Amino acid sequence: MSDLFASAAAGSGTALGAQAYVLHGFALAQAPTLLQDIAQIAAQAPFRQMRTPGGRLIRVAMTNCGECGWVSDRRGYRYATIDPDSGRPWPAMPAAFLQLATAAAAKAGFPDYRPQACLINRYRAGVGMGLHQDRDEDDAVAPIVSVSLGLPAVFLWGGRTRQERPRAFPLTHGDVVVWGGVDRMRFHGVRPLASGCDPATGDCRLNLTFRKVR
Ligand code: MD6
Ligand code: FE
Repeated sequence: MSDLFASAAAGSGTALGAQAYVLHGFALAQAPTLLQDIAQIAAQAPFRQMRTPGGRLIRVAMTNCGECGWVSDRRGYRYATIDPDSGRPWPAMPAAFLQLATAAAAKAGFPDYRPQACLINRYRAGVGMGLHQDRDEDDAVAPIVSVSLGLPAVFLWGGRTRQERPRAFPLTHGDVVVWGGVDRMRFHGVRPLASGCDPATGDCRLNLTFRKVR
């Protein structure tokens, strides 16, 4: 691992690629605040299961905060400023979210990160996310910042084609993954979660993914 993360005080990191890192425990101190903020967001914009353009139910439950949110329905995947369930704008991005995302991006070599959207995913036992690229954003260079809370998961980190076999990395409560630049379009996914009980989240894993959309 690079010396960037050599200092114990700064936390440790694992390089996934030239511009992709796991920042171990980077969000640990802020986690209680993030969880309180998630509960407030979910009170205004409840977690829901969306449908793929093909009509299948997405198993991960989702909501959003920020200027716009990721939505999926018969018309396709896109970013929308209005929550289709409520007809109101998505809840604002809490200060703690923005501060954490910009700090993680800066630590991984992406200064001046200004995410407009934060997708909040809830995974329960048996639920994962297949290998995919995040490609609904206009900006194909700015990083994705992904924060893991609650039950552990196995992150699958693949190549620039679906064919390349992914490597597996464990993610635990407070870990942050940042990928951008040359690694922005890498395939990635999450193995189906093992069941468990986390002191902070109970029976689920919560994941925040921050995106610069336009
Ligand atoms: C993760 N999440 O949960 C990684 N991508 O660790 C994603 O890759 C992701 O949660 C697109 C939409 C939602 C996600
Ligand atoms: Fe993704």
